[in-house]
Amino acid sequence: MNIKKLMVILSVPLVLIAQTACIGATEKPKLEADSLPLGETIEVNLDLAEYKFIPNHLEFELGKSYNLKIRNIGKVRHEIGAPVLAVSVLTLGVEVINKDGNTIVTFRGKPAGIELMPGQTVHWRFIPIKAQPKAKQMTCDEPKHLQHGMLGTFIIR
Ligand SMILES: [Cu+2]
Repeated sequence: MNIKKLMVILSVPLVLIAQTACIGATEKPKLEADSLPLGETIEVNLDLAEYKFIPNHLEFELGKSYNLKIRNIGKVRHEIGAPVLAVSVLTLGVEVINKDGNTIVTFRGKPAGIELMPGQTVHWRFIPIKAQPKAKQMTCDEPKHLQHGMLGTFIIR
């Protein structure tokens, strides 16, 4: 075996070792909300229709990870307005999903109100960080919907 071939054979594992060491050295802990070690996500369904929230009461627990799947199953535009919920949770993301099931937009921040056209779905992923042991309201703020009884409650314990 000539010396050039030997060098090539020896250098391959060295390159691999060097790359592995590099990856290990540059890996930093991620601190973004998306990468928090959350454990299992609990899916909660909330449907909006004329003129009600289904179910009309939701319960969450502090520190658990939730995906609140909100669907407008009605024939007109509806809204979930829950400003107290918005400030009592750490929102990881709000995804708007089209009729084909594809995410069309994701945003971060506190969604005090979310409007949905008929057939639309929103996934609101959050972790409750503030207890709300007394029932707080969530309402539909479309004109006259609240007067028609479109009102629900939630607690965080
Ligand atoms: Cu409504």
